[in-house]
Amino acid sequence: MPPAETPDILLIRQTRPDVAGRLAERFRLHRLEEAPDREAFLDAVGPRIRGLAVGAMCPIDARLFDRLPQLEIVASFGVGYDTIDAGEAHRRGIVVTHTPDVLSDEVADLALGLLLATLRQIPQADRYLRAGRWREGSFPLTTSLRERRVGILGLGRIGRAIAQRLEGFGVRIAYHGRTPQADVAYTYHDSLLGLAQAVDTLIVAAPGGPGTNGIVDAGVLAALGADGVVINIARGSVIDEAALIAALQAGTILGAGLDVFANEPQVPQALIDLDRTVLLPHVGSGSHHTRAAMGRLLTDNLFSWFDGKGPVTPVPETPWKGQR
Ligand code: 8YV
Repeated sequence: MPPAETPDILLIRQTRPDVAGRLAERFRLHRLEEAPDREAFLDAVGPRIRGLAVGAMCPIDARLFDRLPQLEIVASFGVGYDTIDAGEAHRRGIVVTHTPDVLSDEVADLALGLLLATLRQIPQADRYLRAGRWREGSFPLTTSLRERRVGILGLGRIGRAIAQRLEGFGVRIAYHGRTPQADVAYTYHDSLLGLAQAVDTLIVAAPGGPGTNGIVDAGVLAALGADGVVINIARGSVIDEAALIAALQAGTILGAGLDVFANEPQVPQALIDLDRTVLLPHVGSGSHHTRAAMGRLLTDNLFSWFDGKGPVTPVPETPWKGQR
């Protein structure tokens, strides 16, 4: 039995055994998903909970905070925290942490893989061979990364890692974000539409949330032109999915490579039916190496907090500024 002063931690959609195992060494763990009656469970343990360990894309809001009056910290698994009401957490003095940096290279690698797969139709060519169609004739020629102008929406940690990789491919790189960045040589556009007009390939690396909801809209897609290709490794919400489907169906853009969707794990049948899409089940950070690093960083945040050393990787909105 842990001593009485052992902090109580609630796990929500956080099922990695290494995370739970490490937390169990130090904390008293409660697993929301294992409770037969979650409301009764929250009534019983909620008043004691001081920390949350949550899976990615898990809704954490005022309603839950109301049930957890002793809550000090929400440690989230993933860099994106658009499903956590960080502003409300701030108002209540609750620290929110995420897992940046440790996944940037993995997600950027996948973005480049998805870009090449979409342009050169790698999955389609694989399906062609497996269906025995090579014997009937060569696979059709594809579009190319050669001579493309690539725009990155969101030059944060992951956007930068994508840009660095693209430099090796010898393509022109431009970007749009809230502010121009002094330490990069890529061309800045102060509007997304301006970026889309200047490029034919758009890689979405901007965070989700109200500020970016549906900003890749019909006008932006049309501006990419008939050779336009969209890659999204960020959040499905950033793209107006209905407008994307309409543009692909009408041929006003050429293709899309998507690792994320508006309503995961639901993927619109229209996207599946299109041959010019490459669709992945949100696997950007999904390697053993990177998910283990994310798990360690999540647990480091909780250990550090309850050791009185503050959070390791707080989100920008969090009340932590060196001291509470
Ligand atoms: C998820 C992600 O963490 O980091 C993010 O924001 O979306 C992913 O890395 C991953 O899908 C775990 O569920």
